[in-house]
Amino acid sequence: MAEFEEVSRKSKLHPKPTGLKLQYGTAGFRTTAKHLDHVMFRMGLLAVLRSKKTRSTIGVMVTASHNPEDDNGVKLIDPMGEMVALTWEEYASQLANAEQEELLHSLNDIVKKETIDMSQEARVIVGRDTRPSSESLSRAVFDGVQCLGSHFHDYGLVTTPQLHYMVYCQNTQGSATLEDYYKKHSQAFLHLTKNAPVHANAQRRLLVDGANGIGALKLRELEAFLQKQLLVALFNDGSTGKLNHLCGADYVKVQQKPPQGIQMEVGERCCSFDGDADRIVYYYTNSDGHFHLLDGDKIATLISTFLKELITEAGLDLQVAAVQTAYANGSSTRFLEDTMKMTVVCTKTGVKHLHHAAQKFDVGVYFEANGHGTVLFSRAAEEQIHQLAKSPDITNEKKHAIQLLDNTVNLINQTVGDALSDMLLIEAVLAVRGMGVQDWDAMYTDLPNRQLKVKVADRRVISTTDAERRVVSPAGLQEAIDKLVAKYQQARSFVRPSGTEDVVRIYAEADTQESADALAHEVSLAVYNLAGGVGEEPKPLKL
Ligand code: 16G
Ligand code: ZN
Repeated sequence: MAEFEEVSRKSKLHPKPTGLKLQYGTAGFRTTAKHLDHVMFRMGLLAVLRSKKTRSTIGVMVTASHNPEDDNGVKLIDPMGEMVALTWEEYASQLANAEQEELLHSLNDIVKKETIDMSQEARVIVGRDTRPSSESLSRAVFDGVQCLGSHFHDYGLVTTPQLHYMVYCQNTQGSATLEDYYKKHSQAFLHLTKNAPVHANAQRRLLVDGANGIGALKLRELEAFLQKQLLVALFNDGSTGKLNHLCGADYVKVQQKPPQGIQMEVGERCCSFDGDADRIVYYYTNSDGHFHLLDGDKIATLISTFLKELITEAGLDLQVAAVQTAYANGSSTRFLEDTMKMTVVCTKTGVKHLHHAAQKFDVGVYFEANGHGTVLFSRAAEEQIHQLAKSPDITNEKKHAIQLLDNTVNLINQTVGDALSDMLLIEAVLAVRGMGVQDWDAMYTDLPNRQLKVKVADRRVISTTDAERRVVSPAGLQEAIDKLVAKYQQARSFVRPSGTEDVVRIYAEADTQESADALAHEVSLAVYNLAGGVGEEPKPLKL
C-alpha cells in the first residue's frame, strides 16, 4: 500500500532490537525506557488504525506508572476513555514484536483482519508523564501517527486519568481541555463541601506525597481552582527527589510505611499518588507511633457507604455494588456484605476486569487494594439522579441528599481510577460527614495480612479459577493450601502467577500478624515444592 511507503522509510529511524519480545500486558507495554523507541513508533501506527476502525479519537499515554524512573511504558485508550479492547492488545504485541522486515506485513495483516478503510480520517491524542525519557518517546509516537498521514494532538504532561478523560470528552463532546477537567471536578467538590459542617475531627489540611511525579504538577494546577476549600501540603513534588523512589502509593502500600520526605504529625491525614496518578492510598500514624494504611478497600468502603446512604435518603431505587479482587481484605468484604448489605463481586486482578464487572450495576464501586479505582454509574442511574436533582417538589431532606449525589457523580472520573478526583471525593465525603481519618479507619479493622513472592521455573504451571481464589494446577497445590489455611483462625490464602513480574504471588491473612506471616510462609513453601521453585527455599519471616 502507498500509505506504507512512508512507514517503511520512517521505521528505520526507530529500529527494533533484533529478537526483543515484549508483551502488551495488563498495563500496556512496560520495560526499561531504552528498549521502547520502536514500540512507541509502532503504537503511533496502531493508534491510527484503531482510530480509523472506531472512527473516533484514540489516546496514547506514555508512562510506566509506579515503576522506577528508568523504565517507561505505553498504553492505548479506547473511544470512551476505557482500556483498549482485548483483540487490539494482541495486535499491539504482534506489531511490537515484528522484526524490522516484517513490520509492513504485520500492519497489513491488522488492516485486513479488521477491514480498515485506510481513507478514513484518524485522530490521536498523546500524553506523557514526567520521566526523563517520556518526551523523546512521545515524539516517536508522533512519528508513527504522522507517517500514516494522520493528525495528533499533544497534551504534553498529563496524568494517565486526565488523558483517559480527554479521550472521552473528545468523542462525546467534540472537545477536551485540561481546564474543563479542573473546572468540572473542582466545581463539584466546591458544591459538595460548601455547606459541610466544620467538625472538630475534620482537620482541613491534607498532606500529599506526589511520588515526585506528574500528580504533583497537576495537583498544583488543580489547587488554583479549589478556592482554598482544601488546604494541601505537597511533599515529593519532583523538585529534588527521584520519581517513585522511596515514595508513592505503591511504596507505601507494599512497605506499609510512610514515604520518605513527608513530615507528618500524629493523626494527620496523608495520601500518596503513584507515578502517573491513577492510584491513591491514605494513611496516618496514631499516638503510639503505629502506622495506619487506608488502602483501596477502605476507600471503596467509605465511598460505597456514602453513596448507598444518599441513594436511600433520596428515595431512589438503585443497586450499589462493590467490585473487589481476591486481595481485598476479608474484613472489608464482610463489612460490605454483612453490615452494609451490599452486593460484592470478586474479579481477577487488573483494572479492566473490575471495570467491566462494575458496568453491570446501577452504581458499581470498584477498587483494587492497591488504590486504583473509581465508581461507574449506569446511564439510566445517572439520568434518574440528574432528573430528581432538578425536581421542584421533593422534601428538603431528599433534596439535600439528591444534590449531594448529583455533585458526587460530577466529581468522579468514570473512565478510570484517578488519584486527583478520588482524593477530592474522599475529602468531600469526610467533610460532609464530619469524619476524621480515624473515624474512617474505624469503620472496620483490617485482618493482618502478608504478601510474598516465589520464583518458579515457569509460572504458567499455575492456573487458577474462581477469580484467582483457587488453584487448578499443579495437582495437589490447592489441597495443600486448604490444609494450611485450616490451621489458623479467620485465615485465607491464595496464590497466582503475576501478570507483571516473573514470580508467583502469595497472599495470606489471619487473625494475627504472626499467623498471617506463618501461613504466607508455609504456602510459599508449598508453591516452591509443588510448582517448581527455583533458587533458595523460602525462609520464615522475621518479625
Ligand atoms: C497492573 C494492573 C493493576 C494490577 C497489577 C497486578 C492495570 C492498569 N494495572 O499494574 O490493576 O493490580 O498489574 O500486578 O490494569 P501483578 O499481576 O504483578 O500482581
Ligand atoms: Zn499508575
